[in-house]
Amino acid sequence: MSKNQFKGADYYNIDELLSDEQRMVRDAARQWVSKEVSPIIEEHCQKATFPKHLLKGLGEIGAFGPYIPQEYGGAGLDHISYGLIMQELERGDSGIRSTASVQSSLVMYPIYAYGSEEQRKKYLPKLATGEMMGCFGLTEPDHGSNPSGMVTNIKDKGDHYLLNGAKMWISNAPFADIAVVWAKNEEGRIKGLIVERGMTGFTTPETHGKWSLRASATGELVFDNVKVPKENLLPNKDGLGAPLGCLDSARYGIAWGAIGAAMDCYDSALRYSLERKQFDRPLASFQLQQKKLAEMITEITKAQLLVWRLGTLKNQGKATSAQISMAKRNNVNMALEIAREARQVHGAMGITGEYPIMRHMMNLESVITYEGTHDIHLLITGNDVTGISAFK
Ligand code: TGC
Ligand code: FAD
Repeated sequence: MSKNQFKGADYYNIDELLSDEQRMVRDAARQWVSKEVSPIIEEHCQKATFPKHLLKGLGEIGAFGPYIPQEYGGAGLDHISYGLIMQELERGDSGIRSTASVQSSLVMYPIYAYGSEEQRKKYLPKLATGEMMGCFGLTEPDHGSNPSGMVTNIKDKGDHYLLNGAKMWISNAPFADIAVVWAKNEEGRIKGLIVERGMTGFTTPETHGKWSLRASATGELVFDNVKVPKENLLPNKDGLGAPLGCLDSARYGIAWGAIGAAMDCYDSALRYSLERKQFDRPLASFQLQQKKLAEMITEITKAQLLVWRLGTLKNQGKATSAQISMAKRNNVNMALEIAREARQVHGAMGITGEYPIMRHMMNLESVITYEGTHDIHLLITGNDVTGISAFK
């Protein structure tokens, strides 16, 4: 089976809800993924290597900072366009979408939203082209779902801050040029800093042995008395709301991205079930297989409508954090369940790299954990509807 036969799913004519620009952006990203990602991604995943040569192309299709204004090198697009790019990238591989999510929403966004004008001008244009890459350090070995407990800290030393601590599970860390790092000051207030590769005492050991997101580079950030110049502090927002604000944007992109992985699994399962014969009939003729396919397209359609509405609210500045949590949780879970069902439709072939299913399924096991776990997002919804936090 050719890896480039992908056809997007659009059962409810959602294309009609998109503007010409949004469709154009989506189609350009789709073509780029078919040409550049699909032919090479399986091998990178098998070898657990990150396809670094794709960074330039990601910059060219506007995947780095799609909604950052053009004056800072971004593409100046709306949030539905951003979502559609994430959808197409994740159709290729969650790891490629991860790289773009982190660069856009966890590195460029905080520099744009919380940074000084000098910081915006210094970093954003290079980040937009992929000439400079970034990562985002929030999670620590002992503080994952509860980042407010972080122990990474800065001490004011007059002309610089002294940074100590460690971050874990950081996407892009092994090759990033800069890291947006969240640390507590002497008063226990969370601050954001831009830490640059090459600063003495800053290292980024790679995390090996992952069975998920194998084509994405993950690592630690270790800070041993790192002297960070004062001008590298993000001046315009602090407290836990600052990193969580970035997560809103990244989680929104993931809600779209997961649809890409689900569409790829559905597309492959539909094609395979029509081609593969058992008992002298195509698999697609059996009611049990039709049930799987019918439920897949139903869930994909519901997820598409959810993010389209969420994107519309986001464009109007009205999307709430809790609404974003609901979409991230629902859509990632939807994609993971579709990957599992699609794997069964492919029989034994489903466990091989001939088809994208197992790779998506394994990737989605990370996606359902990072950017807030499945359970944490449920508790965010629970908090929103009851007014009672289950965390405190
Ligand atoms: P809580 O008391 O609820 O809130 C503290 C302050 O933050 C504000 N806030 C938000 N602000 C913006 N956006 C949001 N989504 C926000 N949620 C809360 C809140 O208003 C408050 O502000 P203020 O001014 O009153 O202080 O905080 P809590 O300690 O009870 O924690 C709540 C909880 C558990 C929901 C939060 O900690 C959480 O979301 N935990 C999950 C952690 C997480 O998602 N980590 C992700 C790390 S990055 C990552 O995974 C990248 S993977 C990237 C990739 O490869 O694609
Ligand atoms: P824990 O917080 O220890 O949770 C373990 C389990 O307990 C989960 O099922 C969770 O839902 C449950 N749990 C926790 N608290 C509660 C509660 N109050 N009630 C009920 N259940 C609860 N982080 C970054 O900062 N930057 C990155 O770039 C980044 N990239 C990542 C890339 C990958 C491949 C992965 C796997 C993770 C990445 N992360 C990153 C970290 C990710 O955000 C965390 O793994 C995630 O937030 C969960 O934290 P944890 O793994 O420590 O799990």
